[in-house]
Amino acid sequence: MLLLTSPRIREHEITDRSVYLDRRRFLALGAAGALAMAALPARAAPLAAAKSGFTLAETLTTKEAVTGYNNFIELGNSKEAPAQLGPAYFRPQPWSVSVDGECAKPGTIAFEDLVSPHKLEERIYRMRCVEAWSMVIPWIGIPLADVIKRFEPNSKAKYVEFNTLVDPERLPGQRFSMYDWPYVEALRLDEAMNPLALLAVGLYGEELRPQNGAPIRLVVPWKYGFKSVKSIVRIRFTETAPRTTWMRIAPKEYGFYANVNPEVDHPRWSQGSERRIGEFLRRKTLPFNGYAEQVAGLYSSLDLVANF
Ligand SMILES: Nc1nc2c(c(=O)[nH]1)N[C@H]1C(S)=C(S)[C@@H](COP(=O)(O)O)O[C@H]1N2
Ligand SMILES: [Mo]
Repeated sequence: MLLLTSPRIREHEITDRSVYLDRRRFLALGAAGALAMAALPARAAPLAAAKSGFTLAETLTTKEAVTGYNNFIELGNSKEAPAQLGPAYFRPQPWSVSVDGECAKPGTIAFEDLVSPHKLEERIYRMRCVEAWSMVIPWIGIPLADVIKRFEPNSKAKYVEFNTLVDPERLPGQRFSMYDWPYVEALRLDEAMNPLALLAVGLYGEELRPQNGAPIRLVVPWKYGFKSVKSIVRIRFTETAPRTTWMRIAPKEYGFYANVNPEVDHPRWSQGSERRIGEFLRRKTLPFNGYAEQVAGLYSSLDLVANF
């Protein structure tokens, strides 16, 4: 497919070459993996959701691109690896999420019990990766704020941290890489309570596939994509700012806020424009990815200087 081979998008540009994992290396893991890969399920289970007011008058990125061109380093460092390896290795059931830290109702909750009290809604959001490409994705999910309220964060809780599963059997990228797993991301609590912040469990009318962060992942559309942590197993409320994965890997390149900002370039990628996957002409990048009206009030000018 043209978009997957475009020279404008270099693979593994987000991470160091030394940790780059190719498909052949994964296949070397064993015949079981190769067999599983040959028997990829062709589609994901359907998931019904009510339409919502969160929509856009922009063309949706195709389902093929949304589910075939991914960043999920635990499933490999190319854009194609997560869609190839995810369905073969990553079974996201059974699943539970543990909640701890500064809250009145900590505990471990089964995925089904986490989601079922809420009404699923479809929300069409832009997604902007720091690598300067973007998509428009019809997510299905539940408002993060409604989930957070159930755990009753206390007055000390200023941040909320999310961790991805650690399981090198199911996320084979964790077997090779020198990173310190889990993948950690976090929001300030007031950011997390913003109505735009979503916990997604599906997209395009189907349950999330492994490559998109099954069974539950964060979606914060006004921030660069790396904040939208996949396959969440832990939610933790903290008083001080958590150290996130990308801040640990490359502190000079990634900061805590990571709000989409065309004025502040990443050291390796200019952020003034972007390539919408499926389009040829570049688009101008919008402040807060086009969501300034909803979220600019969360930030003082001081926060914005520390954007990256
Ligand atoms: N656990 C985990 N979450 C992750 C990533 C990752 O490598 N590991 N990549 C991030 C990046 S850089 C982006 S752009 C988005 C991509 O989401 P998508 O593949 O569903 O479009 O997921 C984010 N969440
Ligand atoms: Mo990204």
